[in-house]
Amino acid sequence: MVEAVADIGLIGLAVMGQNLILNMNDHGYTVCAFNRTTSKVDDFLNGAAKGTNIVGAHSVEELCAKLKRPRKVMLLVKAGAAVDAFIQQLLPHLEEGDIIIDGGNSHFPDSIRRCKELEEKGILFVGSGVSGGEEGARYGPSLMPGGNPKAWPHIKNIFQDIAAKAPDGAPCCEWVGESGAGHYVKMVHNGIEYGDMQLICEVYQIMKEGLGMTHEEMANTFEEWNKHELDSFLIEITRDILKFKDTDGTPLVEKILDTAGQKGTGKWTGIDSLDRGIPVTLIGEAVYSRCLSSLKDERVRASKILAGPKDVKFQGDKKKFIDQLGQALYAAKIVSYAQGFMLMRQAGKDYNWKLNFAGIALMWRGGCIIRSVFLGKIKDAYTNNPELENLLFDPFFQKATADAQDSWRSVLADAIKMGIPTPALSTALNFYDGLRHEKLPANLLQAQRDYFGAHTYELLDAPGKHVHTNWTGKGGDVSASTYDA
Ligand code: 2AM
Repeated sequence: MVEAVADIGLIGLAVMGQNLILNMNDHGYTVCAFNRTTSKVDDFLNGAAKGTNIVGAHSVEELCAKLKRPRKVMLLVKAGAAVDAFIQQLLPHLEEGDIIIDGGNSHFPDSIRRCKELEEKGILFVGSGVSGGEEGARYGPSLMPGGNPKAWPHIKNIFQDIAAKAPDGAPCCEWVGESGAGHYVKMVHNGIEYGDMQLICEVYQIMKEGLGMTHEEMANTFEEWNKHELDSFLIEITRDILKFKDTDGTPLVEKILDTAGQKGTGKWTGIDSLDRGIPVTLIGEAVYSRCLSSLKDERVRASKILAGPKDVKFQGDKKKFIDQLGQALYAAKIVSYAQGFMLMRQAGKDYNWKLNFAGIALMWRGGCIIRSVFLGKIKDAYTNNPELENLLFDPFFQKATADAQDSWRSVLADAIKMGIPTPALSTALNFYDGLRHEKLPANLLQAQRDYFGAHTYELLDAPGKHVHTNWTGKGGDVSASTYDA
C-alpha cells in the first residue's frame, strides 16, 4: 500500500511545471511530480528537486495513490489534446470530490467544457491562468483560478501562498469565477499585454523618428515615467532595453528585425470581442500591428513608392511634447483597460459568471507582465463600486482622461502630420470620443441600410417600432425581416 504523502500532484515537468513545484516546496507543501516521459521525473528528482521534500511517480496510478484526499492534481502540459488525454487517464484513479487543475494555456471554451464534463462525474475542475513566465512560476506568479467553486476552499491556501504578492502584501491570486472564467480572464490579460506593448512601441517610434531622441534620452524618459503613474514592469524593461548596448557599443534594439511574433492569445481576445460585439479596438489594433509588421517585404516595397508628408520635422517645444506624450500613453492605457473590463463584463453576463473585477485587478498587480501601480487604481475603482458600468466612469479615471485629453489630441495631431503610425494611441482616442458622443452617425447608417436593403429603422421617439421608408418611390413598401449579425 502506497502512502498518501503529497499535498498536491503536478503533471508536466517542462520549465513552468518544475518551477511551480519548487515554489510549492518552498512554501512547505509536499508535491508529487509526474511527466509523460517518465525519465524526466528521475532527472528532476536527481537534479533541481534533490534535497527537497518533492516526491515522484512513474505512472498516473502511482501519482494518485500518493495524494492526500481530496486529491489535487495540477496539469501543466501542452494545451489541447494533452490535457484531455491526462484527464481521461486520471479519471479511473480519482474519487468524487477530487480536484483537477489545468494551469496550462488552454482556450477558455475547452475549460467550460471540461468543467461541465467533470462535474457530471463528481470531479471538481479548475482552469487557472498562470502568468509571469519562468521566474514568476518559481518565485511568485499571478494566478487566475476559475471553475467549480467547490474546489476553491481546498486549493486557496496553496495558490495564495505560492502567488506573487502585491506591494501591500496581498496575494496576486483570487477566485475569478465559475467554469471557464479563469482561462477567460487570462486570455484578456494577454490581450491587454499586447495593447500595453504596442502603445509603448508607438511612443518609442514617435520619440525616435519624430523627435530624433537618442537612446539615452529615451531611456531617461522611460526612467522618469516609471516614477509616476506609468510605473510598471513594461516601462521598466523598455528603459533597460533602450540602454542595452551590443558589443560594438551601439543599441542592440536597432539590430533586431522588426517583424513581431505572436502565439495567438491576443488574437483570441480580438475574435472574442467581435463575437460579443464589444469594441475592444486597442487590442485589435495591437494584433493587426503585429500582422502589419510581419509583412516586411511588402512594407519595404511600399516604403519606396507610397508618398508620406514632405520634410515634416517637429518644430515645437521638445520637452513639453515629451510630457504630453506621457499623458497620451497614460490616457490610451486607461482606455485599453476600460475596453478589456467591458469585454469581461459582457462575458460575465453571457456565461452567468459572477466575475470579481477588483480581485482581477489585484491579481494583475504583481507577478505578471502587465503589473503596474495603475492596476491598484483599477482595484480601488471596483472596490468602491463593484457594479461600475465602465472604468472611465470612475471619478479617478474620469479626471485622469479629462486632464490628459488635450495633450493626447495634440500629440496625435503632430504624429499624424509627421506621418508616424499610431494605431493604438489613435484608436483609443477615437473610442473615447465615440463613447462620449450621445449621438453617433448610425442614424445615417440605418437609413442607408433601409434604403438599399429595406432593413428598417427605429425612430428616436418610438424605439422598438421598426419602420421602413420607400426612399426612392420605386422600391416596394415591403421590409426585410430584421436580424442581428
Ligand atoms: P513530455 O516531456 O513527455 O514531452 C510541455 O510540453 C509538457 O507537456 C511536457 O511535460 C510534455 O511532456 C507535455 N506534453 C506535451 N504533449 C503531450 C501529450 N500529447 N501528452 C502528454 N503530455 C504532453
